[in-house]
Parts: sequence; structure tokens; C-alpha cells
Amino acid sequence: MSISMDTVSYWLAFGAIGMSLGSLAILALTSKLRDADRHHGYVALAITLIAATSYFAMWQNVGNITVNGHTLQLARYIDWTITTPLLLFSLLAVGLPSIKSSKSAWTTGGLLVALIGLDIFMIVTGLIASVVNTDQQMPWYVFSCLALVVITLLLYNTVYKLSKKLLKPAASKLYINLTVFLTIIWVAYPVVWILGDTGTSTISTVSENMAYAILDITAKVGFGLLLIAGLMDLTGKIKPKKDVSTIDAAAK
Ligand code: RET
Repeated sequence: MSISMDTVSYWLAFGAIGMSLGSLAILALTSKLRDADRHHGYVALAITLIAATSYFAMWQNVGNITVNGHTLQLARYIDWTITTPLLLFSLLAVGLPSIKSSKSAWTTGGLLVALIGLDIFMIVTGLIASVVNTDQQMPWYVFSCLALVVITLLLYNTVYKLSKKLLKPAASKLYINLTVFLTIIWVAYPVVWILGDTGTSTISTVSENMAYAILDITAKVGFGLLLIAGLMDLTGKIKPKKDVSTIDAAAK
């Protein structure tokens, strides 16, 4: 099905505007963070700005290719390849103390590398599933889903345990709340993919673009705002010294 339909471009414009307004909201909230905590806001801002650009590209039909009779929006996959690792990074930056102040620097760094590696693998195998012939799609889709399962297990198990070991309860609580929010949204993506044009074509191209737009805004703007607001709340509880970030001050 061709994707230059008006209602599709409506949802793409909605995505571009949502990500732009979301960036402004994140910027406003970041300006209220202490200097030592601003980096969290800058990562969140980078994520929404990249997505705003990607939605603009898709809205303008830039980067759309036709494979096996359906339109593939390459900008989406490029966006996800960059922003999903950044989202995982921002989650770990809340759940674990900074490498320099951590007693478990190798473990922390290793987990970050493993998660980001799996995440890129998940998006790339998902892209492969989107371009190969229908009869070859399933293994790639399964590889991608398996990566998502392992990411989820690492976040709930290994990272959470380490977070509880290294940080005060209020900080690891913020980490697990954000993890629950993130994973609930993320598992919806393979569902939309299989129902959409790339998979079984059960839902229309309009519904697929609408679903991705709503999920993307929640996963990026919603997550970013929740993270910053949660961090501000934590700052009030931990009362860090001026030059120390809230998370480092929350280290046991
Ligand atoms: C694909 C298809 C193949 C199976 C799986 C997928 C997972 C995608 C995910 C995307 C997350 C995107 C986010 C974007 C932020 O705006 C590639 C759809 C497992 C989890 C969070």
C-alpha cells in the first residue's frame, strides 16, 4: 500500500509536532535541574530532537523505500538505532552511580555495553525482517524479539539487583518505576510490527503510523519528563552537596 495517504501524513506531522513540543517541555524542566544533574535532561532532549527530525523526514517522504510491495520508512529505523540506546543509557544513568564514583565500574560499563549491543541487534534484525521475503521474515523477527526479552531480563534482574546494592532505596525505586514504564511501552512495538504492513497487514497503514506515533511520543517525551520529574523528587529526598549529582549522592 502506498503511504503518501493524507491520514498517514497527518500522524507523521502529529509525531513531528509532538516531539518538538515535547523537546520544549524537556528543555524547560531541564533548566530547573541542578547543574550537576543537567546531563539527564540533555540526553532526554537529544532523544526527542532526533525523533522530531525523523518524523519530519517521514512526513516529507524522505527515506521511504519500496520493498516487496510495501513502503518501508527507513527514517524510523535510523531513529530507533540511535535513540533506543540513548534511552537505555538514560535509564542506567538513573539506576547506577556514575562509572567514576562506582565501586563496580567494570560491571556497570559492561552492562551498558551489553544492553546497547543487544538493543542495536534488536533494531537491525527487525530491519532485516522488514526487508526480506515474507517466507524468510520469521527467524529475523524472532531474533529481534529474543534480544528484547534478554534486555528486559537484564533490566529487571541484573541491573536492578546492582542498583539496590549500590544505591539508596529511593534511587533504586525510581529506577525500577522507570524500567516498568519503559518495558511496557517497548513490548508494544513488536505487536504493532506484526499487525502492520511489515507483518500480517491486519491493521491499516494509518493505524500502524498512529500507533507508532503515540508509542514513540510516550517512550521518548513521556519517559523523559517522568525521569526528570522523578530525579527532582529524589534530589529533595537525598539533599546532595552542590557539585555532586543526585545519583552519585544516593550511592551507599
Ligand atoms: C521491531 C520489529 C521486530 C521485533 C521487535 C521490534 C522492537 C522494536 C522496539 C522499538 C522501540 C522503539 C522506541 C522508540 C522510541 O521512540 C524492530 C519493531 C522486538 C522495542 C522505544
